[in-house]
Amino acid sequence: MGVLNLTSDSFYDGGHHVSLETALAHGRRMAEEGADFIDVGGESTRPGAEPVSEQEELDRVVPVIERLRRDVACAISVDTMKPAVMREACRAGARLVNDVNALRAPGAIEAVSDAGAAACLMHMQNEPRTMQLAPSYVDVLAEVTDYLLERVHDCVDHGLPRESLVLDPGFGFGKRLEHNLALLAGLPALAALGFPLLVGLSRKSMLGQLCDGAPVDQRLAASLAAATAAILGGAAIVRVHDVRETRDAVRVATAIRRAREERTG
Ligand code: 8Y4
Repeated sequence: MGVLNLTSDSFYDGGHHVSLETALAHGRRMAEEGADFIDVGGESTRPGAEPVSEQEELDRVVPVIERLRRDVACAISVDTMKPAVMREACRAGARLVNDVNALRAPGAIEAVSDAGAAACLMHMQNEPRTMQLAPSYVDVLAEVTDYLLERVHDCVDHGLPRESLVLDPGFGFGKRLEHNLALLAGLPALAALGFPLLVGLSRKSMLGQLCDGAPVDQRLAASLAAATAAILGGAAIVRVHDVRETRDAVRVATAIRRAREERTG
């Protein structure tokens, strides 16, 4: 899954409008590089990022999804917490709703089920604004598992087919390095729940922490190591910035995983 983040400066013109052509070119490039999904997002979840109005988010993501749907063969996901954005994005062609809030907003589950879309339910402790202030767990793997299963039950109770759900432990969302590592090491237990797992580790700060404070533009090798570990741990989808490089890492890791499955049955 390639990230198409419409909040970054590279996709703005002087007037703070998303530059449609620049964003589309990046999306097309990720499709050519082998992405199976393009994840289109119009609101930053970074701690301290200013919130975006519903109309602003719609104006950012809908035109990009409409055009991408015509231009690329891969599936489009929409990264949003807002039910109205989910609805319009799916009308425009998105087939997966990637919600870091796990469809907790009133009307979110209905928006996804009415659209016949799939959803990624991600774990987050607290909310984006406060999540990194004091992350705290007794047993992070157990708590993330309980939360995700509770969200699954709420979604299924409200009409979303179980087969439409993807789970994500939410690396970096209210987690310290030790929590992120425990979750990555525990990925096989999450995979055993029987849902496809989506994992986002690309360029995240935990990788900087493990590599002498490497800045975000110096985390490619670490991101590839993390993607490899995630696939070997049972992840089905990795959300990444560097599609071409990750594609090869995923191919290698997938071959190793298959050989392991053949050996152990
Ligand atoms: C550099 C670049 C440093 C990006 C940090 C970041 C996830 C996600 C994000 C994830 C799912 C991010 C929208 C955070 N992360 N969705 N979204 N899973 N499902 N930070 O892990 O990429 S945004």
